[in-house]
Amino acid sequence: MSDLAARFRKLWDEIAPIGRDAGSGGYLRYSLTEPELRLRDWFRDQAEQRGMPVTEDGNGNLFAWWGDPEAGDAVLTGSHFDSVPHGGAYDGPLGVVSALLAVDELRDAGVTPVRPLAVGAFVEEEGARFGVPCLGSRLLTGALPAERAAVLRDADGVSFAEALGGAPAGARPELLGRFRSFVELHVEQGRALADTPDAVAVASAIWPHGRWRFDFAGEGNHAGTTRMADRRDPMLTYAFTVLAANKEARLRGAHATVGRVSVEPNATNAIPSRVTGWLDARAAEPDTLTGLVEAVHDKAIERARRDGTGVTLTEESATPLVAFDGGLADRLAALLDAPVLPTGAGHDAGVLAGHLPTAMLFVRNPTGVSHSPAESATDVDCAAGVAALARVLGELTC
Ligand code: HGY
Ligand code: MN
Ligand code: MN
Repeated sequence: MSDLAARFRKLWDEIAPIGRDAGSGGYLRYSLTEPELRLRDWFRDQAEQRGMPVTEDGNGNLFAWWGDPEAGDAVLTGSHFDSVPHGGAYDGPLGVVSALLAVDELRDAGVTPVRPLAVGAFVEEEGARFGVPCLGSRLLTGALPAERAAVLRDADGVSFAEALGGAPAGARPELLGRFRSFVELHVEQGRALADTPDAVAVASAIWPHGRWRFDFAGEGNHAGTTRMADRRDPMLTYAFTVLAANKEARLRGAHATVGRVSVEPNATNAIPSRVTGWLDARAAEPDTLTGLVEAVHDKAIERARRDGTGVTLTEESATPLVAFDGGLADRLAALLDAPVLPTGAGHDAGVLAGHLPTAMLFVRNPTGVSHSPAESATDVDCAAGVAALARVLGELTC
C-alpha cells in the first residue's frame, strides 16, 4: 500500500465507527444529530491540527481556512457528512477527508497557495432529515429562503431552526463572493469507471431531478368486514402509481423511484385511510423529467377515479439541469488525464455551480452501488482521488 493510501486509511478509520449501524453496516448520520455533530467536532479538530481556523455561515455549513478567510478569491473544496438512512461510508465524507489530506499533500510538497483555500462541510446534503436535499448550499446561495428552511421538520417534529440552535442566516452573498471556484470530490455512484483503467473522472453535468410527494386519501375501514366492492383503498392507487412511475421512466430512458412510503393507520387488519409515497425522478433533459412526472400524475388521477380515492401532488424540491463550467472541466480533465462524465446524483456542487465556476471529481466505485451499506472504493483509488484533488487545488490556488 502506498504511503498516501495508508494515510487515507488511518484518517478514514477515525470516522468509520461514527454513526455506523451494527445491524445493517450502513450509516445513520442525519444532519445535526449526535453522529453528525461528532463528525463536525472531528472536522474542527482536524482543522485545528492543521492550523486552519473554522468559520460557520449561520446555516450550518462549516469552512476551514488555509489563508485569510476575509481575503477573497478563495478556492473551496469539501463535501458533506450526512447520510441517507443506512447509507454508505463514502458518499460525502470522502470529499471532506480527501480535502484535508489534499491540504497535507500540498504542504508536504512545499506549496504555499497564493489564494486562500477553504475546506467545507455542508449541512443536510441528503435531505434525509428535513426533506430538502442540499439544504445548506441552497441556504447559503439564497436558492431556498431562510424562513422556509427554518420551519422544515424532521420525523419527530423538530424544526431545522431548532436543530441548528437558531434561525438560519439564509443567503450570504458576501461570503459566497469570497470564493472564486469550488471543487467537490465524491465517490462515483454508478459503474461508469468500474471497468476502466481510470480511478478518477471529472463531472460534466448533473441530470435535472426532484422529489414529489403523492398523498393518496381513502376511507379507513375494517379489513375483515368491508366488502371488496365497497372499499376506497388508497394503497391500490399508491401501488398502481409506483408501477406507472417505473414504466413511464423506462419508456423515456429516465429514472423514477418510490423509496419511501408512509401509511395511516399502518395496521395489518385495517384498510388504510391515507398513503403517502415520495417519488424521486431524474432525467437527462428537463422536458423529459417534466413529461415523466406529468404522466405519472395523470396515471395516478385516472386510477384514483377507479379506486374512489383522492390524489394530490406536491413538489418538495426541484434541481434544474446543471452543466458544470466546461472550461474548468476540460482544464481539470487535461491536467489529470481523466474522462469526463455526467451523473444522475445531486450534489452541493450542483447548487454552487449557479454562482461560481464549479467542478467535481469522481472516485471509482467498483460495484457502482451507492446509498447502501455496500457502497465502496478501494484505499488505492481513494489515494488517487486525494492526489488528483491536491493537483487541482495546487493549480487553482496558484
Ligand atoms: O440524492 C442524491 O442524488 C444525492 O446523492 N444527494
Ligand atoms: Mn447521496
Ligand atoms: Mn453526496
